[in-house]
Amino acid sequence: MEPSLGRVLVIVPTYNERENLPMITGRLRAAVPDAHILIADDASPDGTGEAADALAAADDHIHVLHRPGKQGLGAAYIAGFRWGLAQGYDVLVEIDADGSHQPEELPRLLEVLARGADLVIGSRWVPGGKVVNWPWTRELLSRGANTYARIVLGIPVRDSTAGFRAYRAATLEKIGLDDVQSQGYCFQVDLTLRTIRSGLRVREVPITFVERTAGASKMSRTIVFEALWRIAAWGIAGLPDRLRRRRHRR
Ligand SMILES: Nc1nc2c(ncn2[C@@H]2O[C@H](COP(=O)(O)OP(=O)(O)O)[C@@H](O)[C@H]2O)c(=O)[nH]1
Ligand SMILES: [Mg+2]
Repeated sequence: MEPSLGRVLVIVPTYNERENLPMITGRLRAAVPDAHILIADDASPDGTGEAADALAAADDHIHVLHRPGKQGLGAAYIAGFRWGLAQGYDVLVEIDADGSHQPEELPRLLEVLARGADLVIGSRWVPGGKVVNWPWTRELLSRGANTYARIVLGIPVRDSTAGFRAYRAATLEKIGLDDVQSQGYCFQVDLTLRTIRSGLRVREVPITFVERTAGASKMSRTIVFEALWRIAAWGIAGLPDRLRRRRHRR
């Protein structure tokens, strides 16, 4: 039997996801019935926050964190993690609201976490991983960003920008969240790097990523540029350490 993971909190960041919200919460409740859900909404103008309140009122496993305005994915997750750690959850899961990450695949991520990983990433770019309905331009961007991060940072992870993942609470406590500044999807790279540099175990599990059919993507040029320069800065900051380790190996 798998060792028990304890209490699981699934954090769903939302910005204008009203159409997707009942779908994602319904599928999560069916796929992981014991887990609790925290919707972290940035005052979406489309009424996602009110829809979330209605879902929470009808189900004691659903909670809502209302934030004052759009502050980026990274800030929403940090706030969600803090909420979950304060409430004593043992595992904190990240998942998009748009259905790109399939809740039905979450038990597989949790199994690998239970077997002894500190962070499990649902990966598009390991053997067995797939993306459905992406234009070749978006695939090129994701593959390019991941190759760039892997080489510049010297990390073995194939999909460090992935946003479907499960952390042990102890992992988040160890890596520290106070000085995280990344906002867009380089937030995911940031936390991956912190986990590896803290000496913790990262595992990738293949997933099938399905592009959204409702609502709009928040991906922007600003998010891509933020990733480019922050990853370059982390790479340079980590260089003395990498060179020192290489010299030791010789
Ligand atoms: N709370 C919050 N959620 C966000 C923000 N930006 C994106 N999201 C959510 O993050 C998830 C991924 O964003 P999405 O637009 O699908 O990005 P893509 O999959 O890279 O195209 C979705 O659930 C979004 O609603 C933000 O600034 N604040
Ligand atoms: Mg998406």
